[in-house]
Amino acid sequence: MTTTTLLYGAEVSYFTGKVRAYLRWADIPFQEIIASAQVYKTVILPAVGVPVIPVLRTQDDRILQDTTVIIDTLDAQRPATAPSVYPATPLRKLVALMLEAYGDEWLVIPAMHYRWHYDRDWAMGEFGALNAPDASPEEQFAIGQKRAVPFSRAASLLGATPEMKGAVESAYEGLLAELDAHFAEHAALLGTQATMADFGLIGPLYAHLYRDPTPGELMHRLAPNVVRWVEQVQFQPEALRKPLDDGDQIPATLLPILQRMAREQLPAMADAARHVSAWMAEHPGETLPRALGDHEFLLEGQRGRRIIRPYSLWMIQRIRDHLSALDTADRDNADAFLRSIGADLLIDFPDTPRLVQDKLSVRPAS
Ligand SMILES: N[C@@H](CCC(=O)N[C@@H](CS)C(=O)NCC(=O)O)C(=O)O
Repeated sequence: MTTTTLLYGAEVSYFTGKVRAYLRWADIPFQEIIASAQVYKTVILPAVGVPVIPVLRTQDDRILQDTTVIIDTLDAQRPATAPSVYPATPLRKLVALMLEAYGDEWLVIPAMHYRWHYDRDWAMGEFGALNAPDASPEEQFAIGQKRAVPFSRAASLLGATPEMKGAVESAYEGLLAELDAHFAEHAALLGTQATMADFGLIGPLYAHLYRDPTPGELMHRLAPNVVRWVEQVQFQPEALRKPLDDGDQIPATLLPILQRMAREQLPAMADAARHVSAWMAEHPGETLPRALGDHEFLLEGQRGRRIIRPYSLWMIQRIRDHLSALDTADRDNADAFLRSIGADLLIDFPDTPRLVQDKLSVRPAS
């Protein structure tokens, strides 16, 4: 029986940063354990079955994997007086879910682009240091070169091919400018308090886009308010615990960011849903592969290709579940809001059959 919550992860990892920030914000004592080769072998693989981080061992000795599951589980166990990561009001909760899906499933594109097209050698060294913490820098670089191969391939697979450089950088710099304007006025995405929106965006914006040398320099140069937010979400969460007001207002400065999510991510998600539904009809009851071929997507008017990830649709299903649970008046209001930001696709999304999260992919609900 352990007495402390253990987080197996790494500074260099996108999704570890999301859970670490949540644990600190929620003031849950924990110990972080570096996911070295030894830890993968003796803890992660036996407990989870796939090599993935982060993994959380709860105080009562349960193993949780998947950042959304980890945060939802811990959030549900907090005292009723403690704030939840999900705002109590319908539009704000909708926005929190949308921005979580945007951070987790779409901003992988700039995150992977900058890491693997600009800071490749640096990242290899980081992977080596993680894998073999006691080796020399030369040995770590050699180990990192081997270990990082699947991760470095992810850039192109997810759509950050060298041909998409201009589009990826222009979209990301646009997002940085929008976020900077927002954080000039607000401490957190929905106002005074961190929510799932902040934990979703901190994944890419901390481990990759703040910490990696090239995008880190870019963020410091172009977006000092984003730097402040990253540092508060990751290191000074007490600044982000002031309860939201009772209303359901969405800050005006957040609208361009939501419009960007609607414009960039939703068409690709709807197209992915059609592919996934067709596959599920042909393979009844089967767990879906992590990737289901590839498809075209559009970024800043430029056409690229990326893999179809069924898992992303589980994140969209969460948004759709929230919408379905609203009463008529709230739903009408939510639909009007979605139309106003160009997110009509979320109103009439081509839902797949119901999905259940299963490690890094999904399977049909039985
Ligand atoms: N959706 C998962 C994603 C976890 C994930 O992709 N973790 C990365 C490190 S940041 C990893 O270990 N990937 C291994 C792989 O994709 O095979 C979550 O929220 O936990």
